[in-house]
Amino acid sequence: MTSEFVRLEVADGVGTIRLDRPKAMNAISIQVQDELRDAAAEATERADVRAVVVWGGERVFAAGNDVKEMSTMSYTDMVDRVDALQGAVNAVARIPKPVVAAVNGYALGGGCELALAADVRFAADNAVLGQPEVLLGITPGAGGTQRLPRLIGPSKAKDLLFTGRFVKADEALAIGLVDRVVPAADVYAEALAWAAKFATAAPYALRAIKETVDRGLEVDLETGLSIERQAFSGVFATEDRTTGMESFIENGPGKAIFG
Ligand code: CO8
Repeated sequence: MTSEFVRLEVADGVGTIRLDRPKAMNAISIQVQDELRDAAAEATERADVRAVVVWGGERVFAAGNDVKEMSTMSYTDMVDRVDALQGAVNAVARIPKPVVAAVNGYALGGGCELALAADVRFAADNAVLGQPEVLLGITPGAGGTQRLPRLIGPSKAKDLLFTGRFVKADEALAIGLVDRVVPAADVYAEALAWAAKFATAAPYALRAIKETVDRGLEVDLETGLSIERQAFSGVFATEDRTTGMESFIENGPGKAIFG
């Protein structure tokens, strides 16, 4: 497996999916898409990864799909590629563990869509987000037309998608596109600290909560509540439940260490 531009770095229960293609502002070429999908699969499979940070380094998160590469692709090229292209970002969205995007600098187009695939987004005060695809005469292709309106509402999403305008960190926070804004030098450390909370947290309960929230957002309330009932019953079969409740009774709340 090649991993020239995307690697999974694991320490203390947290996996960092690190984009590292600085000469092209971390542009998400076909190779980057494939490496991203592989890193997400590794983060999903590894038991020593309990939470994930997605980070592009101190200068840029990702300036979108690789426009130079895309400019040579025909309609049929894209028909052949589009599942894998979107699948790379979907693979991050489907990591069954808490995922935080740490955004320094630009998160544009596919870069913004990658941030949208995380559960929460922390932005540096120098972050700039946006979906400028329309300015290239194309649409978003990795969830921007779907995850963005679900996150910030259809009107705000359409404003960003129709105009392609860039949003600075303070506006991104105000419209709910990011969850926290911190000094640029601190954003990765803040994201790591958030993810580290889950290094000894209940993995099966977290997995069930994430799946229930994400699936619940796609269905009507009754179906969502039914999914919740199944999840709730299901966790009673897990070691997490035994560990958590025994620890509460013996030591009080919030002290359980989950294996
Ligand atoms: N693709 C390829 N190369 C890029 C990209 C990109 N998206 N962004 C920047 N680069 C390259 C530049 O061409 C330049 O290369 P070189 O030094 O060889 O000329 C280098 O990175 C530095 O860029 P700039 O000189 O432009 O740096 P600036 O600081 O002046 O500007 C910007 C930075 C604002 C980020 C500017 O480069 C820009 O607007 N980039 C394009 C942003 C964009 O339109 N993104 C959307 C792309 S379309 C898309 O993402 C569709 C999503 C489909 C799904 C994705 C699935 C993963």
